Order: sequence, then C-alpha cells, then structure tokens
Amino acid sequence: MLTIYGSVHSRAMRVMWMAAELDLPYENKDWLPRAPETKTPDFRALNANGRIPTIDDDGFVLSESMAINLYLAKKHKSTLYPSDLKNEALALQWSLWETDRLDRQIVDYQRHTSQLPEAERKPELAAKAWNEAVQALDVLEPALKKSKWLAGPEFSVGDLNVAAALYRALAVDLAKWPQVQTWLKTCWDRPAAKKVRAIREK
Ligand SMILES: N[C@@H](CCC(=O)N[C@@H](CS)C(=O)NCC(=O)O)C(=O)O
Repeated sequence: MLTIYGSVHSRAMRVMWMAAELDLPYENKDWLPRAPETKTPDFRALNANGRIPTIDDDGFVLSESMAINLYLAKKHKSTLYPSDLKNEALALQWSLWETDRLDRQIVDYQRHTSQLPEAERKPELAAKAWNEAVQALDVLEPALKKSKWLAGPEFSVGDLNVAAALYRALAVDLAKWPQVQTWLKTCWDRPAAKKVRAIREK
C-alpha cells in the first residue's frame, strides 16, 4: 500500500498528480506543512527533515517530491518515465533544475504577494523571488520553443515535475512567456491534473 504524507495544499499535490496519472490507490495523511503530526518522533523516523511530501510504499520510505515522482513513474513502468537514456537524463535534469531555480522562488513570490495576511508579507522578499523566477522562466521559454516537451517526444515525469511546481504560476500573468503559458495549460489540462486541482480548490 502506498501512503502519501502531506496535504494537497502542499508539495504533496505533485505526488497526488503522479498517483492520479498512474491510477494508484493511496492513503493520504492530510497534514499541512509544519503540522504537529510532522514533528512527532514517528514521522521524524520516516523523514528526519520533517518535510512533506514523504511516501511509504510498502515499507520503502522516500522524500523529495521530484525523486518520489521519478520513482513512482519508473516503478510502475509508466510511459511518463522516458525509456530512452537521454530523455531519462533530461527528466532528471529538469526536475533538479526546478528544485534549484524555481521551487522556493515561486512559493515565496505568491506567499508574499497574496497568500499571507498582509501584515506578514515582505515586499522585498517577493521582489527577490520574482526576479529569480523571471530568470528561470527566461530559461524555460526557449527550451519549450525548441521542444514541445522537456524530456522527449511526449509529456513525461519531467514535464509533470516542473508544471506541478508551477501550480502557483497559473494565477500569474505569463504573457511574456507564451511557450511556457501554452505548455503549462496543456499539462494542467490533463485529466489527472484536473482531478488533483479539483481536490485542492474545492
Ligand atoms: N524539496 C522538498 C521540499 C519539501 C518542503 O519544503 N515541503 C514543505 C511543505 S510544501 C514543508 O514540509 N515545510 C515544512 C518545513 O519547512 O518545516 C520537496 O520537493 O519535497
């Protein structure tokens, strides 16, 4: 049995998207970031970082959303996992790139412009995050101009990992990056993505 630790209102949403793509049943521990449950010795034994998402897949424990999705797609022999070595490497490349260049940035931007109560927002943090996100989007745009998908001829776990992290960018004006905008919409129009988005937005 697969257990996904983490609420759909967290980076666990990415893993739920992958589970929906693979049609995998799972138990969800619907915990928000920093919820008391993530601080217990039992959870810290699973993930000493105390972070979500974490999965327990029949006793195999794994954290880091990008790694989890790569693992699940490969384990279930999904077409989302590139069979070609170079496309596999590209899926890894874009997943790691996302974690480095876009992940925290897009979260910080949205939190400090709209999500947090006004008194807690830090405009300078939002500006720094946006500046970095712009640089990342400027990298993504020409890559998607060259190739419809990030890791091979079809939608793959590479696209899912980057598009899922850009969930918050769905609410941002991306007109300056038309390829990113079209690609992002196509990714989020997938039935599995719509399913998980509906759970989050209900
Ligand atoms: N790189 C990690 C980041 C995980 C992460 O930071 N998760 C947040 C929730 S979205 C969290 O658990 N925050 C709690 C904390 O920072 O203590 C991943 O992609 O899984």
